[in-house]
Amino acid sequence: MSSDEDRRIGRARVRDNPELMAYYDELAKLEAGALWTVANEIEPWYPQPKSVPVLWRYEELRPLVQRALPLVQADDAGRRVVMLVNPGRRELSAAVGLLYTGLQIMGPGEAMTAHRHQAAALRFVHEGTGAWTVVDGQKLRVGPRDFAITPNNTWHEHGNEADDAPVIWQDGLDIPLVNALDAGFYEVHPELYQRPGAVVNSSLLSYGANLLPYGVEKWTRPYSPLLGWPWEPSYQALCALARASEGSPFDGVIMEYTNPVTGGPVMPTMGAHLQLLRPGQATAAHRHTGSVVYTAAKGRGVSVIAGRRFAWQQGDIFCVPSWAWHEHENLDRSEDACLFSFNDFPVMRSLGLYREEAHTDGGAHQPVLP
Ligand code: GTQ
Repeated sequence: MSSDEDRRIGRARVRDNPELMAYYDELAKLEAGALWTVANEIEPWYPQPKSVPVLWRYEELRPLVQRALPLVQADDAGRRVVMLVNPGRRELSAAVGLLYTGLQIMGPGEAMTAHRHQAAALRFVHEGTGAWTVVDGQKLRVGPRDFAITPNNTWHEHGNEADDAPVIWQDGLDIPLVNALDAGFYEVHPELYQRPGAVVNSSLLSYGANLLPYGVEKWTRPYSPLLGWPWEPSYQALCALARASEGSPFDGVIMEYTNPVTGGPVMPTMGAHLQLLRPGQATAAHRHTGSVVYTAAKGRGVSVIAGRRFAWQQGDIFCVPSWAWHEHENLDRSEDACLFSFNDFPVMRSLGLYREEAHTDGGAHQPVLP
C-alpha cells in the first residue's frame, strides 16, 4: 500500500516483476499497453520540451548559405534554403518546438516557381535589396529587416530582381506543427508562375496606414490582408512607443505585428513581434508556453535562456523553447537593440494552452549555469 506522501510525490510508480512483464507482452501483442508505464512521460507535471536553446551565428552561417548558390539550382532544390535544426528536433526539421526556420538565398535575377501549401510562412530579410514575393497574385517588394507573410494555402513565388547582390532572407514556417497534425498538402502552380496584378505592394497601399478601406467588401479571410511590414515604420513605431511607455519588464518595448482588421496576430498559427531594448537595459526573466525564434535586428546583446548565456549581434538567430526561463540584455550603453521574433502563441492561445510566469525565486533573474 502506498502512503499519502507517496501519492503526493508521484503518480505512476509500479515496479516491474515477471508477472507484469508477461502481462505487458500480452497487451503489446494486441496493440495495447498499460498507461502506468508511460503516465509520467505523457502527462508531465510541466512542459518537458525536447528542444534546447540554440544560437545560430549569422557570421558563421552566411558563407555556407552563399555556397549553396552555385551548388544547387533554385528550382532543382525547390527552395535554396539552409535549415536551422534544433539538436532535440532533428527528425522534425524544427528549429524549436513545432516551428521551422531557415536561411534562403536567391541570386541576382532569380525567380522561383509558384506553389502553395498548408504550412504558413513568414519572411524576415537579412540582406539584399532586390527581393520580391508574389502572394496570391500580389507582388510585394521587401528590403533588409522587412517582415512579410505568406499565409497558408496562398500561392507564392519569390525572386530577386537586383542585378548585383544575392538576397538572404529568413523563412519561418509552421511545417512541424502541420505535420504533427497530419494536415499537410502541397501543390505546384498549374502555370508554374503567377500573373501578378500591375500594382506592386497593393496590400501596403490598401492597409498599411492604420486605416481600413471603407465601403468595400470587408476582409473575412483568417489572416492579415496586410502582407508586409517594412522595417523603417516598424522601428519608428517602437521608438514612438518607447517615448510613451515604459514597456514590459520582461521584453522591453515590444509590439506585435498585427492583422489590421482584427488587431490579432498576422496568421492563425504564427505571431510575430518586434522589441526594443533601451541602451544597457536588462529585462527580468519569465517563461511561458509556446516556442519563439528570435532574430537580432539591430545592435548586440545577451540573452539568458534556461540558465545559459547567448551573446548575439545583428543577424544572429536564437530560440527559446516552451517554458524555458529567458531574459534579454542590451550590451550597448548608447544605442538601442532590437529583436524580431516569431512564435506559435496564436496556437497556444486559441487552444487554451497559453501560460506565463514571472521569475521570482531568488529575484527577477535566473541563475546562470557555469
Ligand atoms: O518559401 O514556401 O524555407 O515551402 C521551406 C519550405 C520556404 C517557401 C522554406 C517552403 C518555403
